[in-house]
Amino acid sequence: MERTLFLVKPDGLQRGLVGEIISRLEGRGLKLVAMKLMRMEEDQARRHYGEHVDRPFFPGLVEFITSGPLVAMVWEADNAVEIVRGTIGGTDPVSSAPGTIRGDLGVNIGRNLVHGSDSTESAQREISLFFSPQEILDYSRSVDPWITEP
Ligand code: D4T
Repeated sequence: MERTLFLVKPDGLQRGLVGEIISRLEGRGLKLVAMKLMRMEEDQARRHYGEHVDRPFFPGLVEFITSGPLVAMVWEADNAVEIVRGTIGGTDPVSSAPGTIRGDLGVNIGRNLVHGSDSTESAQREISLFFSPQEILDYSRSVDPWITEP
């Protein structure tokens, strides 16, 4: 089963949108297998966003993501990475499709509310930056056959 890292960034938490955002993923039927309220350290932020180190927005991005508490989660489903990216919407809320988290709740690329891993390889790397294997729970739900054809 595929897993993906998902963050409600500090802007989502400050704006009181954590519950609404989680509801959207729960409603689709994905399974929540890990979650914590935490504050990212600068070193962790620099590693998480390492691919952007040379971009002009990098210092502001690190400052923003470490500026307050965020909620980190791991969600599980077949094709979890693609499903979560689709539910999030495009990077810039200005052009994110209505119906997506960013398209419904955001207006600015530097305050785009959430993060979802962009590939299964990124997901593995990112999950290990946020969670130990013991923090990721393995359980079944009686509703599963009503969400995914067995
Ligand atoms: P994240 O990684 O936060 O889920 O965003 P995306 O995967 O959708 O987009 P990304 O990696 O290209 O960008 C990472 C992060 O940087 C911010 N950003 C990005 C920014 O502030 N200005 C910019 O011009 C870009 C391209 C937003 C998301």
